[in-house]
Amino acid sequence: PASRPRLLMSQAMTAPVMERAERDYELDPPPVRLLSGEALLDRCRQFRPEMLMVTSGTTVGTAVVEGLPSTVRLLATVSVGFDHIDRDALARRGIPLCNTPDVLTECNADLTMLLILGACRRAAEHTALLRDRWHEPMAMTELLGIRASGRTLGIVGMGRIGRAVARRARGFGMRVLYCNRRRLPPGLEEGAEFVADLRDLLPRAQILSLHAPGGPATRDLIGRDELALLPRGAVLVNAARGSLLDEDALFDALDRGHLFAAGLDVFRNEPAIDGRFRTHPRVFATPHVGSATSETRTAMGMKALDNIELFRRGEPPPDLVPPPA
Ligand code: 8YV
Repeated sequence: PASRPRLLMSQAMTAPVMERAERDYELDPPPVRLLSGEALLDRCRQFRPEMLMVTSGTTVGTAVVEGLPSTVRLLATVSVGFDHIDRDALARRGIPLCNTPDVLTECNADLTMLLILGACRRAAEHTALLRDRWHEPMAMTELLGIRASGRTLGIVGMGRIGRAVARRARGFGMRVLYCNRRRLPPGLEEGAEFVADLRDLLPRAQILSLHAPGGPATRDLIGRDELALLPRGAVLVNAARGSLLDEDALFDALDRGHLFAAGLDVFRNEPAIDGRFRTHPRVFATPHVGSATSETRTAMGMKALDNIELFRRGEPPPDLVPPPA
């Protein structure tokens, strides 16, 4: 029909999402990888979309928001996080924002467990050994990891994902502590113990896993002082946002042997990350793939389209991100 609204995506989604989008919208063929900055603005100015769909890889800063054509009525981010978006600038232009919570919770928690296990068990070093030099039996004392089950896990940020990690951790026989802006009602605590002050949680956390949102309020939440408070031999895991962690302080703690290992899916300045992450033996790292399963990436794209559809019908999209206070 002639009235199909124009939708611009900063990058292509999975096949089922693309099929639905092509059926219901006039679509500017999106690139496979990423459109951002001036290139994104150029496409927007030429195509004049009504709906704009981005991922967390596309920074939608002040200049991008201010440069958007007047046709844009809604911004949908295919992510739960929205720290890549200048919400003040969006609010000034009256453009609402929606995200895709819930559908990626379980996969992000699964990946967190992979990072915990990979870091504790030195999975990166073992894989490398098998590839390069496993031609003679290993020594009984070679490349020994530490036991993950039964350890004490500290969760920083007990939202949907933090709670899903707590549920899994209990299956591993872990004692779980959590720190959050406020204590959760007992029914939502997943058997974890609330510790009000991060400084009281850190000395008890043999494994520390970060699940707080990114943005200025949580920048460097874990820095030199916080790492020093962890017990010697602790493991640090981050599948949330790179901005939460002071990376230089992390490498110092690893090199001094204060930390046993780190399991990381997120970094500052992705994908141009600090080169040490690519080679450090005690870093078990993945390239920001917490939501990267067929099921979840399709569910995220579908959720974004659901929100866009409701918005077009004049109904409130369920996943509106409230404008900043
Ligand atoms: C995505 C994410 O990998 O949900 C988030 O906040 O960072 C991820 O799910 C991302 O949107 C793809 O770039």
